[in-house]
Amino acid sequence: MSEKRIGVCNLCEAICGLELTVEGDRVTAVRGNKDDPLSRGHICPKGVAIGDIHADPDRLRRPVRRVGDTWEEIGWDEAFDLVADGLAKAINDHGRDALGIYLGNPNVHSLGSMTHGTAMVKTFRTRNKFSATSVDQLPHQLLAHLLYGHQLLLPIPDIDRTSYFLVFGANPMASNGSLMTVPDFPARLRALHDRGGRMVVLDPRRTETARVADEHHFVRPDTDAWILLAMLRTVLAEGLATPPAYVDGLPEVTSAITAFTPELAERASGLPADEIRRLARDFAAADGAAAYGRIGVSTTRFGSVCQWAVQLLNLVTGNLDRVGGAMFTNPAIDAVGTGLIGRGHHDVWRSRVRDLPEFGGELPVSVLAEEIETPGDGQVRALLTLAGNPVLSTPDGARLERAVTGLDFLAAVDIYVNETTRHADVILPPTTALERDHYDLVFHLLAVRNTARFTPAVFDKARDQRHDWEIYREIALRTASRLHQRKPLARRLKERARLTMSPTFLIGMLLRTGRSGVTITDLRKNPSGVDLGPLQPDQLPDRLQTDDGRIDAAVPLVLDELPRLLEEPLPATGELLLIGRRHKQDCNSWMHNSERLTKGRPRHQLLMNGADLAERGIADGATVTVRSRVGEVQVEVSATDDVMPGVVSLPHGYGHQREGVLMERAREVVGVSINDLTDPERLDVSGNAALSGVPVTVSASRS
Ligand SMILES: Nc1nc2c(c(=O)[nH]1)N[C@H]1C(S)=C(S)[C@@H](COP(=O)(O)OP(=O)(O)OC[C@H]3O[C@@H](n4cnc5c(=O)[nH]c(N)nc54)[C@H](O)[C@@H]3O)O[C@H]1N2
Ligand SMILES: Nc1nc2c(c(=O)[nH]1)N[C@H]1C(S)=C(S)[C@@H](COP(=O)(O)OP(=O)(O)OC[C@H]3O[C@@H](n4cnc5c(=O)[nH]c(N)nc54)[C@H](O)[C@@H]3O)O[C@H]1N2
Ligand code: SF4
Ligand SMILES: [Mo]
Repeated sequence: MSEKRIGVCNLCEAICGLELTVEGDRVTAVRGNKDDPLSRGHICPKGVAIGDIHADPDRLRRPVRRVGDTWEEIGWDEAFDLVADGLAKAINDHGRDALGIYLGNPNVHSLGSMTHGTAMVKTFRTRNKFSATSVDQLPHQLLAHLLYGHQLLLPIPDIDRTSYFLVFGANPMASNGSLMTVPDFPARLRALHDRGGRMVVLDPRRTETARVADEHHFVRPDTDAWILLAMLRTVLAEGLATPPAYVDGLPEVTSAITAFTPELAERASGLPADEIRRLARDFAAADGAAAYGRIGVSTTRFGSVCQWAVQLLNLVTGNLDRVGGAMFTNPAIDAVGTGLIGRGHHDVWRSRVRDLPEFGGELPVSVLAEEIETPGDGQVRALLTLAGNPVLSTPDGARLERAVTGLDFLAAVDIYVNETTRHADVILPPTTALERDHYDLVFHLLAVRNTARFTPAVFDKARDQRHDWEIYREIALRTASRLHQRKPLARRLKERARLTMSPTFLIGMLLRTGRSGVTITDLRKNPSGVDLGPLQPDQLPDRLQTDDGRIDAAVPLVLDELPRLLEEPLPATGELLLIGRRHKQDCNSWMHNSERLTKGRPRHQLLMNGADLAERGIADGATVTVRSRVGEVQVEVSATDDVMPGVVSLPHGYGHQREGVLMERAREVVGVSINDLTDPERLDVSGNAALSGVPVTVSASRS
């Protein structure tokens, strides 16, 4: 007997509503939920594959401990004790910074991780906390903190009403949007075109998004900072600025960027100076325009300058907080306004070895390997990875992999034995998306429309499964009880109370304190979601969380970067720069165990311009050796005009053919890890890894 159930996809930031057909414990069909007010029926190949995770025989359902080279299933009680023993020993023997923690991407896609994972991590009070943030959106958070006073007070492009969408380094046709929850990007783009709007894309690759843009411009990787500053300069110098009254510091900005002419930007980026001027004028003249820069510019050496300039372009042209511009959301649970997520802080402490500043309590993950390898006080001795795979996801993953094998203890909360967790002593697997209740605390905050939705678990969990929040609660409480240095009783009780309430109970409470009037009962009655309408303009300056309630555009951290940028040698001809890419059917470093996502044409190849191949006498389809400062890989090359000359592209999240990875299909997926080439020394001032624009050489491999 089959039944229809409403579910939600948590595999990317688009948070699509799903309509599942289930038979017993099996998903037999998945469709987009047409009644969902945000996703309106949209679904992509990964959403269709969500049942594959549920059914995957390789997915861990019970805890495992390592015995030599094999894994042994153990009971939960024993597993929790083992983890608590391992973590407490490191802390008791070497101090609390001896515990390192890496939080991976899926944490933000799980309610239980958001409520209890963060609470657990806080109880450890280690300075060695890392996450995917510093290989992704750290510049966005830092600039939101510095300009608007809160790390997640992020303006979202009003895609449904804008008339000019200016995109730097994002490929929403494949990624489905990021820091812009925009399910059904293709339909929203068609609507933009139908009302006469334009989309302009700057990208070193002619991507799926570039193909459907009104204009696509090739830019050399790692040079957007010059272009953005030149655009800003043009707007300010030509009197096109119409900044709001609550902005300070524009005279300082104007003088700080005088040297960044369009001509200089042309020499750096390859984009003609006149085009840069025209883009700036078009942007300023548009009736509702939104500039947007995503991971392609965040993960460059000047990612923070780029994100600052993107914000300023919107701001000085009067497009911030305006219909059709970049706008603030009003979610039913406002994690920003209520302080549920902190405002962020910068440089309160620094990393031990390289002396790099923390942001929001996290250190750049690019320092993780050296913090494990370097002896001394504060050395990381035990590591806990939570829904992460840093061996494939962070720069010089090969070195990190060697480093983790030298740890005293490695524990993971993960559903697979992946390239990182294969080195763990214990793995604790939580339930997955279809087995747990969901309310999105993060992505409603970043969505192009205000909606709210609560999705009860599609399947009951089995008796011997645990939710992630239950796992986090147990690890926190059992570790705390083993510490020699006990915390004050009041603090222990507070932590215990916080960890004991279920996420669903917390959501009910948080909704009651919100201003939307939406209750958990309303959401249970409307499982497809409740529409709260389009984004609202004119919320500034009231929503600002800066100390003086104003925006200071002259951010010292950014202005101090400008002389360094000016001194940068311009790119040499003949140099090859490596960039990444995402495919519709890929999901960061996992999901390659799904047959329906991996069959068909392989996608792992190095893309390279035909002219660059010819120059090196390499044939299309040959196996090549790609070398960077840190490593080398051998991979098949594919000739294409879609990448500009001087650029090569590899997707990230590949490289599964390693001993002991317990994902049968994934291990057969050909491809190498791009992060065996990326360099932990290449960093933005925020500490974000500069994964894009890595200098490499490519040569024919000897067979
Ligand atoms: N060169 C290069 N590197 C990149 C990027 C790039 O563009 N180029 N992108 C970066 C970005 S943006 C990100 S976000 C990171 C992502 O990198 P990571 O943070 O390492 O995250 P994932 O690769 O998504 O790996 C997620 C892990 O969580 C597990 N998992 C899945 N669902 C659950 C769950 O519900 N609970 C638990 N406990 N575990 C689960 C999976 O088995 C998998 O092992 O990679 C970054 N690395
Ligand atoms: N299918 C799929 N969807 C995903 C993910 C996935 O793995 N697969 N991951 C999710 C995650 S964690 C994230 S963070 C988002 C990311 O979402 P997006 O930011 O849209 O990510 P990408 O598709 O990697 O797009 C980055 C673009 O930047 C370009 N680029 C690289 N270097 C430069 C540069 O120097 N300048 C400019 N202008 N462009 C550059 C690349 O060619 C690429 O087209 O996607 C999410 N959605
Ligand atoms: S776009 Fe695809 S992966 Fe993203 S939420 Fe929707 S169905 Fe899931
Ligand atoms: Mo990401």
